[in-house]
Amino acid sequence: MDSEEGDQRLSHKLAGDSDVSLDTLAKLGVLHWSGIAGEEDPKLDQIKAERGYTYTDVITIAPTLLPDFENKIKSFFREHIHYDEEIRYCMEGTGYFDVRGFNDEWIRIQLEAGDMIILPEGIYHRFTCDDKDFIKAMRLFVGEPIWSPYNRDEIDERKNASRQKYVETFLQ
Ligand code: KMT
Ligand code: NI
Repeated sequence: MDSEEGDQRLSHKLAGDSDVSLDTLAKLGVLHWSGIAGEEDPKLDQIKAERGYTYTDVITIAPTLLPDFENKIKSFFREHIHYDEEIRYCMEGTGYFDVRGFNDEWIRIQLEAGDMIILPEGIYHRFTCDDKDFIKAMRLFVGEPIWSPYNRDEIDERKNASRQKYVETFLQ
C-alpha cells in the first residue's frame, strides 16, 4: 500500500476521534465486552445462546497467514455496511473497529484478547490491524455466514433496507 494510505490505516488518532463510553456505543447499537477468557468461557456460550449464533470460525489476519492480506486489509478498511450483524471475538492480537457516531464522526474501538464486539446490521464501519499486523478472531453468525460488504460510496443509502433499518432504529 502507499504510505499515505498506510499512515491513515495505522493512525490511532483520527479526526474527530474521541473517548466514548460503552453507553454511547450501546445507543449506536454496538455491544462490546471484555475479559472473555477463551473459547471455553461460559460467557461466550451465553451470548451465543441468547443471540442465536450457530456458526463460528476463526480468522487469522497477518501478512504471512491470511492469503491476499494486502487486498483483504484494504477491503476491511473501506467504509461499509453488512446486511447482518458483524460479530467478532478477539482470541489473540489486537486491532481496531471504527464505527460512525451520531454526527458521522469516527469512533475507534480497540479490540484485544478477550474482547467481543457486535456491530448492528447497517452501521457504517471499517476494520484495521494496528502496527503489529496480527489478530486472531472468532467470527460468529446466525446460520450460514454471509460476509459481503456494501461500501458506503457504492450504495444509495435512502434505498438500502439495511441502512434504513439502522437509521430508523438508532439514529432517529
Ligand atoms: C471484517 O469483516 O472486517 C473482518 O473479518 C476483519 C476483522 S476480524 C477482527
Ligand atoms: Ni464489516
